[in-house]
Amino acid sequence: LVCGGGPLAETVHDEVARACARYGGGVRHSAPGTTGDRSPCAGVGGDADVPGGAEEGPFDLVLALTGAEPVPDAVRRLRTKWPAHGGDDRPTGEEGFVVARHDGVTVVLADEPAGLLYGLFHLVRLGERAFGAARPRELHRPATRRRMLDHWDNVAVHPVMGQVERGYAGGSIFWRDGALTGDLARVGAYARLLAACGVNAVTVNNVNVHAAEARLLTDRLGDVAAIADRLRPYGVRVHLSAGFASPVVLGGLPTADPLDHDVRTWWARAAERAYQAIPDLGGFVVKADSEGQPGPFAYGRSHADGANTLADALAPFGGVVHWRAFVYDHRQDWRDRSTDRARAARDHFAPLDGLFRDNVILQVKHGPMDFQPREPVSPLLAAMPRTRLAVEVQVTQEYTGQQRHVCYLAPMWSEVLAFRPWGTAGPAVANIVTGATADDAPEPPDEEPQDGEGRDRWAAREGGGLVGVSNVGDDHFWTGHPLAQANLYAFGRLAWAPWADPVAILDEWIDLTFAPSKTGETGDAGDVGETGEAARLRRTLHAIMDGSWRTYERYAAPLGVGFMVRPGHHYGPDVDGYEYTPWGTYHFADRDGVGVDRTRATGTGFTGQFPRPWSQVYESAERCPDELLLFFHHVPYGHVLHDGSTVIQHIYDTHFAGVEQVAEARSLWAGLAGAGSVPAGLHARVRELFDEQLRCAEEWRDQINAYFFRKSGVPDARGRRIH
Ligand code: BDP
Repeated sequence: LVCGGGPLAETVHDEVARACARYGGGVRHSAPGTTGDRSPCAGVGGDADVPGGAEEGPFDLVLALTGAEPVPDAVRRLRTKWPAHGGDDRPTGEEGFVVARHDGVTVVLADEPAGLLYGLFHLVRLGERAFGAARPRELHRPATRRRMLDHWDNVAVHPVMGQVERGYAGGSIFWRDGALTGDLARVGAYARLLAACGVNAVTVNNVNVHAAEARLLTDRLGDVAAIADRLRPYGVRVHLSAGFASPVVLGGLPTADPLDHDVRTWWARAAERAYQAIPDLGGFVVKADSEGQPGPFAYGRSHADGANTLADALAPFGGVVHWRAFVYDHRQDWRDRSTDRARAARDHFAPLDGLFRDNVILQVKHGPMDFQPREPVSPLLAAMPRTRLAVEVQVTQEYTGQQRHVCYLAPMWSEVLAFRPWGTAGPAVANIVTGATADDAPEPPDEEPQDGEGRDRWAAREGGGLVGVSNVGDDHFWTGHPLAQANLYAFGRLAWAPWADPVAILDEWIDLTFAPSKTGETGDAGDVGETGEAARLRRTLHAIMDGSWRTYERYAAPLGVGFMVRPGHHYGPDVDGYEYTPWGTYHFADRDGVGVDRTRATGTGFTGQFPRPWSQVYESAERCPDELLLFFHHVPYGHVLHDGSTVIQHIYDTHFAGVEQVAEARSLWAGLAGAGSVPAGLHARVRELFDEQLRCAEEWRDQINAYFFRKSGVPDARGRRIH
């Protein structure tokens, strides 16, 4: 191990030592600039180079830093002997690594310690396969620089939202009853978990900044620094949600006008103090002019003015502002059918393209509404070619079963990332947020429409990455539902490699979580054979999880219309719960039909926010994909879908099918009772949750079906009982 100095290097060292100790091996540590003599290591040889040359040593694995100056002899020898890194001297970058297996030795090389750490976790993922047959050299680099989870954690318990807003995994792992948690060791374990998933940034407080959270920016910076100290050894940087009105609330100024001189000075000082306490602070996250949060509109300023003031304050320290595009009127008149919440983000932000500083990242929810189980991709992502954009997804399952339902979300996120706003001719969302050209993108499907209006305005530039709202809490299983851990893992993996296959990611997660392949034998080809039980576990988990998002979609609100959830907490069905409220979330069902007319011809004109070809595809009720039909169109119940079914019959069929699929998944899980690699406590937790999921899915089915039967009067063609 040649890992250099600094906290990350020490982490690599400790991780390797820990792994070696577990398998009865030892570590020889050669660390230029540090002492090599560290107690957890067996056979440490001081800071001498690997004696005798690593290639001759009895080593199974060599991890070496290539960026160290002077280049250690061992690395030089590795480079000439093995084509692992030699032959292609592309830098691995800050976080990338090269892995290869040659002459019976597995080699990981990285330019920086963070890369070695990620390389080590990659080996853990590979398991025994990392030590089987020769492996060609592979270069792994993250597609995005920032892979961030936002914690909507309140410092003080909020009277309505509790400790964690939309949290379904117990309390906050950072805060408890207004104070820093007493369990910082858990924060350290979290950092390790995040690094293993590929996440490298965390926002530690809610985007809705209440009084106690606001003070994190000033007199409570010490708390933030204590968290940062625990996250830093795993390469995870802290970001802070900052309230736009902080100059007033905390600074006592009469205004928060972003162009006011004193306000700008206040932010500059605040940033300076923050960086004194946390020199590697990532920056600020801001929710402004949204759902009651203050913002620049109060001063007649634009969101570019607001974001740039904070960006200027952070720039001297290399910090960034994540400015959220989730800006809409939450007090609209439901009688006014011309207002459309879906339009809001693009209407507000597209005119500001090109006006944001380079260290502003505009953070855009993946859909135009609000994390519904099915939405089109936000057209804002195609409207700001001169702005750094990040896509925000919701790992916490606010609208997808609140971690009481199994809902593996990676297939949804993959669809978003693979969506090509300009049709086949253009880049995908993954390209927009990573800033990379489409060279590693898979071929688009043939049937996708060609066109590309305005796509020549898009040029690869640094993207803003992927941001997820965290699903982690202080729950024993971290995520409430143990299977929801797969969403945390998949988020990190997709942020690192947006084109990764969700099924393959799930496979990795199954291996890492239940280690079924560890029970098998290593075959000649380096493939790990599986015992019957391991194969059954893998099969069963795929059967339960691969399609679980679509199952959820079947029994929830139909055909992309969204909401129909209970107001406030958003769990379970309430068809008309939001219908006559000011939130802008309507389905417009009447006796003749259902859906929101967002066409240009007769509706709100939202379809026109997309470039061609999608503006035309969505405008047409015939061409619009079925799963989004009611998002874009108000249609009669007898409207015929692409599969020949009518809208009303589709509603009945999918709601019966969704419940059956939950029942099937539940019994598959029951069949895993007593399986060696599924701990009894975990099995019991999931079993109980399946009971609840089934109950809730039946409730959805019965309410949705009864509602539409009563509205339409159309009986089920299959004669099933509708309540
Ligand atoms: C909504 C949540 C709300 C969040 C808001 C946001 O219901 O709790 O504050 O998103 O993203 O989905 O700001």
